[in-house]
Amino acid sequence: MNKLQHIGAVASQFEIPGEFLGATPYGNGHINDTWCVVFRQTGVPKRSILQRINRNVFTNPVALMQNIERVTSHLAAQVAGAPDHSRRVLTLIPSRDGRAWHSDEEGIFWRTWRFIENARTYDAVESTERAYQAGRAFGQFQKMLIGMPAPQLHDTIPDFHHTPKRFTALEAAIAMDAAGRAISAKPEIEFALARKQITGILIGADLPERVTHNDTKFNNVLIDDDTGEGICIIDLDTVMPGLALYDFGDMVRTATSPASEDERNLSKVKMQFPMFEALLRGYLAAAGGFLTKNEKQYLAFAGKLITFEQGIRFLTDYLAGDTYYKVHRDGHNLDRCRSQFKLVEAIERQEKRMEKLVRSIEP
Ligand code: ADP
Ligand code: GN1
Ligand code: MG
Repeated sequence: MNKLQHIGAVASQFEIPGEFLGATPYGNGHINDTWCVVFRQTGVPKRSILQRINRNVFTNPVALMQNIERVTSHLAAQVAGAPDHSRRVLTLIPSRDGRAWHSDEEGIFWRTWRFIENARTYDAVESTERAYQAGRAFGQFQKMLIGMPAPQLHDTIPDFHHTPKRFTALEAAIAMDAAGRAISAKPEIEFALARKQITGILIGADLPERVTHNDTKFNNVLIDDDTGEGICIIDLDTVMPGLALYDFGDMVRTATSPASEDERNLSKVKMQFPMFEALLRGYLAAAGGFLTKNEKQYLAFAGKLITFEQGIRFLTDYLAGDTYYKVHRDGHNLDRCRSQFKLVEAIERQEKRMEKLVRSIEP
């Protein structure tokens, strides 16, 4: 069986009617693998999304899928009655044995989603309108999950955004120098070590735990092709208890710079203030009503912290020999780290102004 036939065989384990026509790799995530699979249904080609879950990263895929089932059912109930409601929330396609996933003979977990047509994701932000839409969509997502009934979601990756623990992991990777690369990352290591004191600020700020997305990259919002609305939040693997500010911080990281995450020309990496303003206004339009005063005062800081955290995560993986994130070239994780740290510097320069803007929007 070749690769394509294998994907077809896996897709056929799900309740997708019709005949398998083909599959293409889709998206550019760093952890899972995604395909767009096409089946002929009543004479018409119909797309679905098929994903293979990375078992090294997600060690308890059943808990992960239970979280996703609960979250998507809750969101579906929230958007019921809204125009175009079926495009506003992800819908799992069940497997032929009635589960939300299919596990194959090798213990690999697969799942499929109904394809949301007439919308797409973007890797980089190109307009303030899109930044606004992303901010609003993630804010709305958090808001809809406030009333989610108990029990708490599973903590599928404990301490995912615990920045001090991420920092300790970096220190360990420096000490170990498993791939002999520390010498080639001296400036980045110094940059990181010089900022240790910021790592504990959010953890120590007594902020409320909420249900959060935890991977609010700009390319995890589907933008409607016709209306430009941020119509659906995707990539729900890390939805679990967290701080609202982790989500806002990751939006700042991914939706204020025109450059991609692995940009090597660092002069292109910038924190564009108008993008920050649009993102903030969009986010507060949806989340302003439930955020506490304490949360609001850390919004700008969260952008810096989560960008720093992501930089140290890439640096840690570079030093460990690229064991976590997919890499597509030599030094890829170091390139990613450098662009994150460049953005941290850009935020540092504008942090006061960003904070002032946040205060000016407060009611
Ligand atoms: P990753 O974790 O690898 O980023 P995502 O869940 O974000 O995986 O999916 C990868 C890409 O697939 C997305 O950027 C988006 O373009 C597309 N995608 C995912 N789910 C859907 C869906 N239900 N409908 C249409 N496109 C989707
Ligand atoms: C990973 O695979 P992807 O792109 O959805 C990572 C996120 C990082 C992101 C950086 C489970 O997400 O935490 O922010 O890469 N996901 C996990 O681009 O570690
Ligand atoms: Mg994604």
